[in-house]
Amino acid sequence: STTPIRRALLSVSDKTGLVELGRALAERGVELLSTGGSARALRDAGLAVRDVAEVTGFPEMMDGRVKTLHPMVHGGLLALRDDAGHLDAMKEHGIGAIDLLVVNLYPFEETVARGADYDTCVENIDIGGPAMIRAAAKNHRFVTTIVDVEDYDALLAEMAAHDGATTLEFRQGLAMTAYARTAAYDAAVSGWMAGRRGDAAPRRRAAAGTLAQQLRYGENPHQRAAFYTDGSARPGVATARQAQGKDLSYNNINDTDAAFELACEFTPEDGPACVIVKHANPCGAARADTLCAAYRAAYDCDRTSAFGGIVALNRPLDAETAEEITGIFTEVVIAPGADEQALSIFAKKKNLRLLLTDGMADPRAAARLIRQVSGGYLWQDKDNGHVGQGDLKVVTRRAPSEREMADLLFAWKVAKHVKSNAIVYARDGATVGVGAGQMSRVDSCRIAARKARDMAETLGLPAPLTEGSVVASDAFFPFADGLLAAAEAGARAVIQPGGSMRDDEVIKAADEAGLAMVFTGMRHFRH
Ligand code: 93A
Repeated sequence: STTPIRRALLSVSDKTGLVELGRALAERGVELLSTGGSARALRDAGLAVRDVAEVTGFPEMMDGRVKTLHPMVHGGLLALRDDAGHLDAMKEHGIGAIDLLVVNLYPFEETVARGADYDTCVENIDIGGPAMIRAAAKNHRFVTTIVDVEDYDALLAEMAAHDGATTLEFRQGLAMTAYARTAAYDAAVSGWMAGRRGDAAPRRRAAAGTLAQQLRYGENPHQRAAFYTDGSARPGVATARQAQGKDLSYNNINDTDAAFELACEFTPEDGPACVIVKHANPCGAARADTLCAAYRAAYDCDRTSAFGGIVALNRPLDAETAEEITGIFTEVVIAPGADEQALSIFAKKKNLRLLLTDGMADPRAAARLIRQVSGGYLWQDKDNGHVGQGDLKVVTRRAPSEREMADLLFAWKVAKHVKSNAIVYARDGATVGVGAGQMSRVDSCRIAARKARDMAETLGLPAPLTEGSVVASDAFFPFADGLLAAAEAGARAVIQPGGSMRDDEVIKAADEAGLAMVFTGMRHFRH
């Protein structure tokens, strides 16, 4: 059933579009009620507006903490218009019905994001706003609730279509949005406190997000899907702007995230770096003197898999690299920026998506990860672990050479971003074989070596690039077999966490094969 809107309460922190909305409502003869700043903005625009303080008979007090928390407001929102008792109560207390509530909350999330001090964050926890939103949404049989500026146009269109009224279906949809907003808001407050206190596992934990993009489908075409953002300002797939190409798919977003997060491991000191990801695993990563050389080296790790892959760069896309990338079919390129020439080269490839992040993310910054399982979710800190050369323990008779050491640290960074069991062979700052996602470590060693042999054939090389390479293993070798398989493939140095019951056996095998091996003391499982 449609319900006419005669009286509206507008109380917004973000005043975007407020005056236009107020004017459109006033033109329809809607009476406007409003709080301090919102009322001022409306009045300044020449609109007739009644202060909530006048309606409640109480001034806004305690620095605005108490302005709308009053029966004159909540009665007007909650009263059932078809209940004799409710109507009597309204009459007895002089409560006027409020048919439309327009609220957007104190910017708590933004206040936290800009690094405000504790008290400022607390002061930005909106109480009256969520109370009104929840009341109005509960009474959606009669009341229309707007919590997003983006919904103003839809409201006006709805009213235009129904002679100044809204339909129940419309109000119900807005109520659903309203409760998601208050849930997300409280989740942000609780999450902020958990972060401040360092509480790893509070008794209750809330997570919520805001729709960023409706996706055509999920991992497969028969699955519905959407992309939600959590308000983090971290450069990455969620905050990037898309310079060209069609919308990202579910798998694109997941893979682009994997690619960019690995690219972020390569800091300016590492020089230009490129990562190519396929199915959330790197199929090539390299750093070199130029971005283009890094791309070529990453591509040469596994040209077959790179087809239709996702490319991430750690510095702005230049013309030379853009030209090279357009040589093969690529789904997405993500980079901190792009120069004019590169943009015009990409513009010719209409389907190629380009995401610009305006910066790289700090791989050591703390963050939290959630993974869903049936009946709940797993929560953990993001793996922001890092090892430098000083953290490594040489366990073999031979220590790695300087060149091997550089490659070991490179391979270790990549292995952190490969699904376990992860084995990464690297040489001269580039991966030359990646073994991912196997249930046994020795299989990952062998698969990576076989792929390197295949590439040698493709490239017409006399020997696979694993010959004289180094190898990284994301977790310890439980037995010597994996290490021996790597030695057989031509690896000369090994980086791994250590800590196996059979470390002695593995070290002995390394010594016998003349390998240098270092322990990181840190594991990088990724499942
Ligand atoms: O401090 S509050 O929690 N107490 C209230 O009673 C209250 N009523 C509305 N914050 C309250 N609001 C919020 O004020 C609204 O959610 C909105 O974000 C803001 C609008 O204030 P103004 O119109 O003065 O700019």
